[in-house]
Amino acid sequence: MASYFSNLKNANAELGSDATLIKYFVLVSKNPDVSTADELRNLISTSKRFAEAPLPTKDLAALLKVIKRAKSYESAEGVVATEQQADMPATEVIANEVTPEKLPERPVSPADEGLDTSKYKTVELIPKGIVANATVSREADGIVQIAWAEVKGKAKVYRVAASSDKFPNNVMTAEESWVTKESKLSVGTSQAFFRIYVFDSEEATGTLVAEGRLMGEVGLFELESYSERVLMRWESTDPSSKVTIYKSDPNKPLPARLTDAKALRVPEGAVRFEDRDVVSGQTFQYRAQLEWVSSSGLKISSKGLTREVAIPGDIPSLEGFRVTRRSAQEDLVDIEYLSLNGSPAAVKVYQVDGPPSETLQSMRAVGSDTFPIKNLEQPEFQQALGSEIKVEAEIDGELTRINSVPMLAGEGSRTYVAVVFLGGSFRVGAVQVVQRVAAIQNLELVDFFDYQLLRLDLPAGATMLQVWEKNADATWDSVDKEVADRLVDIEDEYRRYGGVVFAEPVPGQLSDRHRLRDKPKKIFVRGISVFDGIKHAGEHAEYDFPGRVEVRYKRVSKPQQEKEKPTGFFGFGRGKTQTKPDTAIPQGAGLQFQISGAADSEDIRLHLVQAKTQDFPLTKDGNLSVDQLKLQAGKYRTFTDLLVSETGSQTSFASSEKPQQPQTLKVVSPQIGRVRVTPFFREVSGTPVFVVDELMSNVRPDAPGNPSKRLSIALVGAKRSGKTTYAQALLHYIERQFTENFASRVFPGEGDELAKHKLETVHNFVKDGALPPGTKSARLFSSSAEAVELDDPRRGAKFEFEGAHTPLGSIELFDLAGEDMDSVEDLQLYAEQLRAADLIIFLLDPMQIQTVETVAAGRLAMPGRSTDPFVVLRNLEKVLGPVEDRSNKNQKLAITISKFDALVRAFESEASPFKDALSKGMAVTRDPNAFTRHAYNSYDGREVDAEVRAILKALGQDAFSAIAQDGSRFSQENVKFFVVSALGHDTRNRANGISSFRIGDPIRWALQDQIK
Ligand SMILES: Nc1nc2c(ncn2[C@@H]2O[C@H](COP(=O)(O)OP(=O)(O)OP(=O)(O)O)[C@@H](O)[C@H]2O)c(=O)[nH]1
Ligand SMILES: [Mg+2]
Repeated sequence: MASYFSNLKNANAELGSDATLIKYFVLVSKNPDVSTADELRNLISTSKRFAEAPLPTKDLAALLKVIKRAKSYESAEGVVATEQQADMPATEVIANEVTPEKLPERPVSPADEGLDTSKYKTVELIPKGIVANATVSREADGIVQIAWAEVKGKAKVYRVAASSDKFPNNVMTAEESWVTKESKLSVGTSQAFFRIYVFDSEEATGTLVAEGRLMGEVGLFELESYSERVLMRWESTDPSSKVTIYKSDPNKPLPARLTDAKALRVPEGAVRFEDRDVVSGQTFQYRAQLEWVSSSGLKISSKGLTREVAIPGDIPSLEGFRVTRRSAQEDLVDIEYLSLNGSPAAVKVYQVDGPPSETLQSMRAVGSDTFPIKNLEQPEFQQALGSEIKVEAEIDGELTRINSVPMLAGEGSRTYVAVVFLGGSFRVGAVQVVQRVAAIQNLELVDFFDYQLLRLDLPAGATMLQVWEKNADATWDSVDKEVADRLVDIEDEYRRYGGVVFAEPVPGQLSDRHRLRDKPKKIFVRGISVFDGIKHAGEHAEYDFPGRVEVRYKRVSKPQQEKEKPTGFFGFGRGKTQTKPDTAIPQGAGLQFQISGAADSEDIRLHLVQAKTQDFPLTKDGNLSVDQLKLQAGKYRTFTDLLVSETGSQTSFASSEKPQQPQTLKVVSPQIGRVRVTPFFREVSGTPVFVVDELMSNVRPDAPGNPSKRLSIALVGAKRSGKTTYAQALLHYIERQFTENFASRVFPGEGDELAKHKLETVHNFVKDGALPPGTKSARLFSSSAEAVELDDPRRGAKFEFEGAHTPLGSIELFDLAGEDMDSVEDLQLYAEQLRAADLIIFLLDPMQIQTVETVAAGRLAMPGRSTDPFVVLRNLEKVLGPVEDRSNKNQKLAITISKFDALVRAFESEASPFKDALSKGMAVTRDPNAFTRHAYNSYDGREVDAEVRAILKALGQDAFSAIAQDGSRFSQENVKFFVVSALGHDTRNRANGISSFRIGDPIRWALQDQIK
């Protein structure tokens, strides 16, 4: 019959061998009536042995299960076995007092078959020989492994006696014991101290041969370091072992073999200690480990916990840290700082690429000023500091110098960081930045008359440009380098306009800028970068602005009678029926001229060209013969009439001031065609001559604010005509100029992912010239009824405007795929969008016109031919259907020459038959809308329209004009011609940003509806 004790053990083994329960089995086995949770809790809490360690709930539950199972064995046997008298008080049960008569029969692994445990009980009290060390360890599964040296001789039996808190003195007083023939044992037990006795035979007296124990560990070892002491505290899981604390030599790790000499004298049983044998700036390693000496004298130690501390001190501050670049040409710096004489602290200087990182900035910040040295191993710190400068420092009196330090290769700035180290800590002593700002190259001034744009290769490393505008004879030496006339923020201003802009500010805006006028100037520019108030400048560049001759003209009616009101500039009398062309010279009227310019003394010669028709007389072909008009510059400082007098069929102009040799211009009839005044020479003494129509600048503003206006815009045009580029440039312009002029803001429409994406990519487009890829064909998406995917070209991007003066509330932009323009079927995919559009911007790529291609060959990058633009326009017409059937009666068509910058360059080519066609001052060479609050300048619009039609005609593309005039295909008033340049220059130097030209004109025109 198995005892209750062994039943408990068997039940435990069956239920999964919970080693922590075993220690209760002796107690429980003596109290076989205990079967409920309360009884069990009561039993254990009243036992002396467990008085200090109440049974944890989970163990309680597990123990109850084991009891239940053990009892089930008993009931199966039909007998209740009790090892003890029922009257034995439970409280007296302590483990080493009473041992069950029978020993556990089923340990985990001993080969005990056939061994009667009761025959191996008696042992010698004093060991006979050397007691060896048994190795004891607890495996991950909780099983304890005990192994000892085999005792030689014939068949031996070992008895392993175990107790929880000290070595058992004999087998009988052990809390548990096992017999085995092997020299090892695996048991599930909670005991820690093991003694192994060997028996030569049954009933012999056993001899102690080995002992061993399970070691606990140091569970916690905390150190706090102060400038003169280190406080430490530890906890051990093993009260029977001694905690020993070792300390390394200063600034060294602990040796692999720890000797007593390295141990601190910590009083027995202490759990804290204060070590005062330390000095600021030193580092130490401490280790706390458990040690126990076996009866054989062998020392067993636990792994222990090792900690490192640095003894802090006040890290001195570093003064006078200066890093100076040898010269703008040399990539060497000289470093100096005030020596830290008498301080144990050390200084190291680091060099890192670029401006100070955010990490470095926060390392400098007050409040986080010292860091443990081991932080330097972290990549974040390493990146912030860069590499240590290895050039040797020289102490020179008060100063420490590190001379001729090579700068890290490459462009841009370098950050130098002086780090002060003391006592295992460091702090960032000082930071200096040496900005390597590149020299400015390739200056070019583009003069749009209404404003100028100074474009240059943005110097690497610069964040700002300093600009000085001085008299033509000024030299760099005479310039006050401290105070620039203008400071241009590259991100904010240069990128916004694509250059340093010389323009009058929009009314109401504070700005120190203005446009350049007739006087020659010398402009100095250099890139700078400022860090910590210190300015780093690159080499400057100079630009000679030659000034310009400005000839302004305006048409006036000849005052027939003294009293006649000087109303209505010709062609602008409101409410009058216009029988004569807008810009013809009226009978009995004249032109007024005003001249200002650097070349005062020279006569200015002008051409007067008159067209036979309403067309703008772009070239001489087909126009009336012209004469020259010689004007003495000095005489026309204010507007002066040149009267038209008619002699028969001839009209002559004469100055009312009667110049010595009045010039006569023969005009066949004043009634016909437009007049164009062009300079006879493009330049007078190297100064460009602008002949400008004064009216354009003085036109009344149209289109007041209208936040409810919604505009749906479709971009149409052959492949590679520039639609997507235009869309991007337009967004940039809207976001950073247009809205600014109207004190408003633009946002992507609510939940409009495409709009959001477009606004996000605009930045890169402007900065790096990153162009979106060719637009995908709608055919790829046509299976889905609705444009859901972001790159479906039928999907519109909606932008919303906010602001009291905004001339519109929202724009929806459709960027069509050029690929889909070739056939009506494909274009039909966009029928819905096209019919609903308020404005169709038809982009006509001049580079795709044969004539232009020929003259520009070799000079400009050609996009490669695609569909004839006229075919595209006809396809569009078919998709829109007959005019009378169109639902959107106000739909406008802006026929727009794209890439106008390229066209101008092509025209300027020596080989070009249109070399003189575009004279300075023509509407298409100006951009009066850029810096105004006028939504639209209708006079300018009309001029551009006429000039563009003349250009197209010259290029053999007269068919476009015909479409506009026909009326049956597009209603006449709703078609207008435009020019636009999205990039402002060819694509070679994109990194310098874009400078769009007349980019918003079609939209401004579409807004004009408001005032009707
Ligand atoms: N010089 C100059 N080139 C331009 C301008 N706008 C666009 N381009 C060039 O024209 C090419 C075509 O531009 P895209 O905007 O992709 O043309 P697209 O009409 O959208 O083409 P698809 O999407 O294929 O229909 C690009 O290589 C641009 O660099 C401009 O204002 N000036
Ligand atoms: Mg595209």
